[in-house]
Amino acid sequence: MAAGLALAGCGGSADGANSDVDLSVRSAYIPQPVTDAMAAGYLVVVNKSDSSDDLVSATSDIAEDVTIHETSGQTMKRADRLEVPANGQLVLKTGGTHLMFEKLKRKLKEGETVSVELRFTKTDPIKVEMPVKSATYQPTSSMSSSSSMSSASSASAAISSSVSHH
Ligand SMILES: [Cu+2]
Repeated sequence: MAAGLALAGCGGSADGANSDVDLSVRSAYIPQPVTDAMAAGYLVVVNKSDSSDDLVSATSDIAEDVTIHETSGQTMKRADRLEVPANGQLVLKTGGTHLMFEKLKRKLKEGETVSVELRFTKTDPIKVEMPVKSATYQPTSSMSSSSSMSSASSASAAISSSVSHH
């Protein structure tokens, strides 16, 4: 009895359907970019299933080109894929991995919303509406890990490294 309850509490539903990856996206946002050349986007992909998946690409109607970037030190490099671990989450955040929107078709302004489609190895594409926030916005949310380093300065550091990147 107790074991059954514990399982139900942790996994949610689904006996037997564990080949289905159950992904959802939250905390998505784009800090208002300082140029109309490029912008970075951040979000969290939550995986509530027992299989991992990989984020492999993204598209958006506001950018010619959307790539997945990893930050290492002061530089960014393109990532082919980012793992969304089983029963875990993939966190894209300032100073780390992010979506890079390049060749923007128009300048993004705080308050508008950008549609982005995320593509995965196994899961069907997920459409996300990403709000454009102020340039120094940081999610206050539930990310209880790593006590956030001084937020405004890390955001602007991320922006200036984006700009110098190209
Ligand atoms: Cu980048």
